[in-house]
Amino acid sequence: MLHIRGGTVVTAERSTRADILCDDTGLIVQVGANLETPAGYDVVDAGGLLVMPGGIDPHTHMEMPFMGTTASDDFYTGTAAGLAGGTTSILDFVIPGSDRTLLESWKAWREKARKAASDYGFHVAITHWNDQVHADMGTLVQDCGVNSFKHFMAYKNALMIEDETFLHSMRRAGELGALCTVHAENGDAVAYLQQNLLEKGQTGPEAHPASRPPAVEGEATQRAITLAGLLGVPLYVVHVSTEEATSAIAQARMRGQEVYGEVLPQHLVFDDQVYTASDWLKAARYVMSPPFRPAHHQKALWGGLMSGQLQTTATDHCCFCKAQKEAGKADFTRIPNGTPGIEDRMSVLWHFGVKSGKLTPENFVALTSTNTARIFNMYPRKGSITIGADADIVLWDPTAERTISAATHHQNVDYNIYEGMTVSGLARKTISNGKLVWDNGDLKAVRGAGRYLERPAYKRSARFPL
Ligand code: DUC
Ligand code: ZN
Ligand code: ZN
Ligand code: ZN
Repeated sequence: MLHIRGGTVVTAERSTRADILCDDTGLIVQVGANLETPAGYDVVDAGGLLVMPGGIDPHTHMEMPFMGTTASDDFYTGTAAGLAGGTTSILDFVIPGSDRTLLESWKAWREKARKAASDYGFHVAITHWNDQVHADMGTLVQDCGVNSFKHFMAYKNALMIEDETFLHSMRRAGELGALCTVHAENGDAVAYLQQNLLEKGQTGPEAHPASRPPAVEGEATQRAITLAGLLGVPLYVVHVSTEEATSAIAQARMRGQEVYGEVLPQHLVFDDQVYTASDWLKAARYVMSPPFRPAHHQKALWGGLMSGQLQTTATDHCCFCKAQKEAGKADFTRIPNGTPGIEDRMSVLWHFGVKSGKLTPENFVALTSTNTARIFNMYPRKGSITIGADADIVLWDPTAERTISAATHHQNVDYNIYEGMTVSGLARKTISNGKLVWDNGDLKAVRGAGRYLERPAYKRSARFPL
């Protein structure tokens, strides 16, 4: 039982001096000024610190089987790294195999995730359509606590769906009160351009961004919005990385269409120059999709976050070690796509967003936690500091500096894309379900302590909540 004393509580709405009491069931039981320490409570000194809802990363891929290999952070190492960076919940993706039903796949992911150190929930990917999928979507929403589904418009001959499948799934999700999420890149165009580049002898990482130019994302984002609009269902676009996609989302919202957009901090700080590194491996580390863009796209993403037209930040945390990246040495299309980053999301957004004056601390809380909790129907249990909420709390030092390095990170991967970058703003202490699990550099993550987040279907109002 903890008494968090003397800090400034920051929520998405306001900042106030207040203490917090967390009981032994892992809930917040009191919030108020100058509280007495009840018997049996340990005092956590929050003097000089900001006390914020723990981060929620709505987009991770722990131990994901992908492109012939498996992501190296598992549900334990990945969530533990998250706790060290102030993130106390993740939403990961169930990727159904061709040999298993959706429901069987969800069960397999539940098993894998039992070792998680923080709370976790699942989006379930829809990769084809038939009566079984229709039925399983119902079971997942009604009995399994899944309220969101994922659709890949890219990765042809693997995860990619046709528009017709997307429509079937969106209609079904709509009748169930679930939210459709989408990876929006035109997969046919990508496959065509990849082939073209390979035929011209362009086999290195620098061909990766050329095979997925901004227009490929812009077109797919617009198409997804159009399809969702035909059916009148809400849509959440993951990893928005371009001006074109930002603008399509903003325009849809201005027409009154319920569309949300997510941004990855790495797209805010890296541009396509990362692919020109003379060291093959150095460039290959940045091979993820969508790729890093010409720098001017960053302005659009910041504008979206600052204006509220883009609502969340995530990492798409998907670790492949150097040896795994080597699989694409002769052919860039075989480099496993993915970048690590769950441990650094909050610091990088604080440094480049709040410290630079683009975002307020309240915006930061909204973008790292509260908006995600609202959109995926976990609020106010998650994403808030209020009586009855889960005691998932980060004690944030707004000015302390940290130099990011693989030598000190907790992610199970042998490099860090932010290597050598000095950022200000860091998690001093992280509390997960009422337990102090990160204490000034000391990681006390407990294997299996994370709980599965059951997220009920949303009864959405005519006017969307964010
Ligand atoms: N993009 C990646 O870079 N990795 C995992 C899946 C994805 O869409
Ligand atoms: Zn139906
Ligand atoms: Zn994706
Ligand atoms: Zn992803």
